[in-house]
Amino acid sequence: MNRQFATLARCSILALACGLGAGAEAAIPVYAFMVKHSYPHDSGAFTQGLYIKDGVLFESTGMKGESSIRRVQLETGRVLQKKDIAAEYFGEGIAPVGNEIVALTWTSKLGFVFDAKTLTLKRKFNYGGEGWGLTSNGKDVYMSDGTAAIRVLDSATLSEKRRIQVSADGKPITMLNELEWVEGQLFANVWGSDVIARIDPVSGNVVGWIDLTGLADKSWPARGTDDVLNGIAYDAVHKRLFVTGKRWPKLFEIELVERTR
Ligand SMILES: [Ca+2]
Repeated sequence: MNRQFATLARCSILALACGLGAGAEAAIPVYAFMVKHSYPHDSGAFTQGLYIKDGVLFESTGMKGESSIRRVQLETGRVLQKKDIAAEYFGEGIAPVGNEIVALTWTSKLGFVFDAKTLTLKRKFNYGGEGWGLTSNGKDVYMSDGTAAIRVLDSATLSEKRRIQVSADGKPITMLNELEWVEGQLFANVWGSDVIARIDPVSGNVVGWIDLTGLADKSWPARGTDDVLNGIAYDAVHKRLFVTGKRWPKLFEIELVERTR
């Protein structure tokens, strides 16, 4: 995707989030953020997947030759354990399923299942189309593929059960990327924007927009156009929400604040 298209995508999503888009009269709530804590994050990590389990952060990275699965210490950003993905694959999202980690690749139509403790590869699986984001709720696995559809996969077989068509005010929302299950909703980064969509997993309706404009600090070293917001992790035990981006030097715990119009 080129920079011009990414800019257009960003503007159109923010217009929707700001209630400026045609048909936005339904007034989907917009949430701003407050930073509660910031933590170091590996600025070499092209973040593709992020989740937290038992207080430990798990992260996947992309780019051919740089893809990996990592166990990360939240407070320091230190990589405690790392499993490299073969250089021919471009790593994408990850999700926990029991004692395993399910991982996607972008265009290889191939997924991996790792042991969550040892990070050893246990098996592979196939799917059609592209692999983007992944999350799980302990029952099902949810997968994005760059379109407005989120696939629902069976946790045991990782075969597709159905699809959720995501829309806001009747308009399909494409480019859904990194996912997170948060208190019964699906949170999805919209690729190339500073926006996270809050999605009702039953209807597919966007029921909230989170506008993270300004979270990436302009004082950071110059970043590439691909170094966008991507990475949502929710600690359900302590109700903490974390976000980061590709090659961002920081990972943030944020609190959402509904914006009044
Ligand atoms: Ca996630």
